[in-house]
Amino acid sequence: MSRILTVAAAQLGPIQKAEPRSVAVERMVRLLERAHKRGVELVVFPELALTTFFPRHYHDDIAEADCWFETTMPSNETAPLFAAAKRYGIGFHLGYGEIAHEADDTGLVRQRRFNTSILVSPQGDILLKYRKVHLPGHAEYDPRRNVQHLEKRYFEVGNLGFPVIRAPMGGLDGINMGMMICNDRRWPEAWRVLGPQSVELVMLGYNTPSINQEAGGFEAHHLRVFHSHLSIQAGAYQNATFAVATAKAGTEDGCELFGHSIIVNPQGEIVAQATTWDDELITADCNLAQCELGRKTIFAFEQHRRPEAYRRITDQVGAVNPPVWSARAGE
Ligand code: CDV
Repeated sequence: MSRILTVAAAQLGPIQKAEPRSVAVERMVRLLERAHKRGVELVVFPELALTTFFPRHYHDDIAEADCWFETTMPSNETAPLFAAAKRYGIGFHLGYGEIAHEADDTGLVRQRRFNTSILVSPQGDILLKYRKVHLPGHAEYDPRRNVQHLEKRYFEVGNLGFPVIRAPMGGLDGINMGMMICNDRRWPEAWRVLGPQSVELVMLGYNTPSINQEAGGFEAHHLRVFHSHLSIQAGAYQNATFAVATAKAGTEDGCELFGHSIIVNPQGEIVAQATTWDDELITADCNLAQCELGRKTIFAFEQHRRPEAYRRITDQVGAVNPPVWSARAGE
């Protein structure tokens, strides 16, 4: 039996450093309006969707970066987004910088900063929150780089795991929905934590520069989009799930973000793809019943997974060298 949800990736063109949140929110409201006209039931906005990708900007005093973060959600500035979603009966996914006042591992309540995304129901309820686990970049100013990537300076590692929630969306009683953020998509571990929770739809936003700024070696430009799509298509296929991957695109503060937002089905096929570097809505009718084929056959986890052989994945972080073969060892 078909279970169809109409989804959209609402790609955003660049948001410049000087642009206030109200401008970004206004653009997102327009995208929601367009989504409504196309019969969309769930819209996915990018990572850090309310501002420029601020981790490229260095603040000596970290407190100065607080201006990029939200302390409440919704806030006065984001309320129009929640109101529009309610008006149109659309659920949405939003990425933003979050300041939380909560206990850390030692029990100390303090101000904490996360790279966060939320899933919001058409009624305005926050159904699920996720905090980015894989933070790329560096914590200190790096003079070798043309563009900084200071996620390790501004964010703590997410402390919510990779959660999945079953909730009504659109005309469906229950859909298993999960999230990851940008760099997470390159890690099979992130997908594999969502898969065994029977995820049917993974939402993810990203800000990925067209050029590798790591100064660690040459990476051909055309491979940047390929690696992003490869990771998302493989993750969706290997976990029998749909994925909606939404980019920020275009030249932001002089730095080019490659866009190429996609919607992927559980066979790993791209079913919709953005073709501009602007605000752009791409949509797909996702029949969630398509998740069952993979789940019942090649990726029937309960029959085929062998966790006892995977222990190295959780016991070890970096790579070790293998034992060196020697002719004498076998004697
Ligand atoms: N925002 C990101 O996480 N961006 C990284 C870049 C820096 C490689 C990404 O994986 O796309």
